[in-house]
Amino acid sequence: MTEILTIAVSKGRILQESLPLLAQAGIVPVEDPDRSRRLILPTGRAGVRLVIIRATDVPTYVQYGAADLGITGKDVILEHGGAGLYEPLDLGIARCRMMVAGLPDAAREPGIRLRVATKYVASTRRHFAAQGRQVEIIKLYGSMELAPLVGLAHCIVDLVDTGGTLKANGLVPLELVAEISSRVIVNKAAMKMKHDRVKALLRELEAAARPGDRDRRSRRCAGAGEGL
Ligand code: PRT
Ligand code: MG
Repeated sequence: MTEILTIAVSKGRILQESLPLLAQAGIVPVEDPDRSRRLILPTGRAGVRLVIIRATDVPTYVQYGAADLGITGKDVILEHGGAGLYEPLDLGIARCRMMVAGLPDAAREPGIRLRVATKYVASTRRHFAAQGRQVEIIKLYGSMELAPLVGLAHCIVDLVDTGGTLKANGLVPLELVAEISSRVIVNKAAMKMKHDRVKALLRELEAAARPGDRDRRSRRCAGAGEGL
């Protein structure tokens, strides 16, 4: 009997960008994950199934072996801390930067204890501790950009892609905290017990994620679009 490999994938933009890479390894869910209500999706590759869950839950499923592998953002891995996980592969998708941001004159006033609003508490603490700065961290779950505008915090730590969200709220990027992209994580026990299958899959995903392959894929997609 084929042993089952379970891959946990973050919902949302990471899922959308992962599906073409997974497809290159023959991993195509039997139902459209956007429409299906099933939480476990079998795939076209024998013995491989997907579970599609919230980004922040992916490292937890993999740490405890409920999934053998996972695909999630480096931001989420940094917050989780990485216990029980290997992080063997950078897929180079869903790229962005974790930044300190604020009003143009923020964070520069000397002598004040900075209040920083973020959902990335661990990364924020590490970033300022590395500069020898003690800050007060206010945990938020969304709409971080609002906090400096209403005086809740001096600045925020959030993900920035185009910068459009910051700009629309009159905020500017101030310091880089970390470059972010999506990574494949692997349960440490699964890496030992299912070594050959996990390694084979990692090799295929690595090939699919190589920039050359990505360019060829997007050219194919563009070509397919033109034909319609
Ligand atoms: O529920 P939650 O919002 O936590 O997650 P979600 O299920 O909505 O997932 P989704 O689709 O938002 O994806 C989250 C993951 O995508 C993150 O963990 C990152 O690894 C990755 N990612 C890459 C991003 C961005 N880029 C990004 N720009 N996640 C969020 N953003 C947000 C950012 O928080 C800000 O609100 O986009 C806004 C900034 O974008 P710009 O282009 O205006 O700068
Ligand atoms: Mg979101």
